[in-house]
Amino acid sequence: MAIQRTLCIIKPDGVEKRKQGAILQRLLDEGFRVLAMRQLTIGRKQAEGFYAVHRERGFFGELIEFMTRGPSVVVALERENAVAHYREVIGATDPAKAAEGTIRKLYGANVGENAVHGSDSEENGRIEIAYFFAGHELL
Ligand code: FUP
Repeated sequence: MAIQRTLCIIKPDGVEKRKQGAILQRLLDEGFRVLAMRQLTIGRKQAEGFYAVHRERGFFGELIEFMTRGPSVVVALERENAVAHYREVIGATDPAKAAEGTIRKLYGANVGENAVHGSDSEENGRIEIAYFFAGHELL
């Protein structure tokens, strides 16, 4: 297995619930290394660009409203097999369908407000990290 990078976003609902610390601790306990981390309120254009693949979906407007409503924490992570392992730790997109003990099961409310984002492939992990961090900011 190779070392990979993946992007975590602790979304506005996770920050509102004050679960940043719990989520980060879980990721550290799972063996992820934090390469870079920042809190920011994602702007409308920035959110639309990040989720461009979902532009035509019915939930797009709601998704953008949600992602821009308050601070998020973006975290560039590294670990062996990071993409698949991270997705296992966060659970299914819909918290109701996520396995017990996963981050989305523990802290997500519904498919829209699901506490964290995760990259879905190694390539997207790299693209998404570059969306929020300059190369020199990565450990
Ligand atoms: P994931 O890769 O698990 O983050 O899920 P997707 O890329 O399929 O979806 C990205 C985000 O779109 C979700 F986190 C929340 C939102 N979404 C909805 O609001 N409704 C849906 O039916 C699917 C996704």
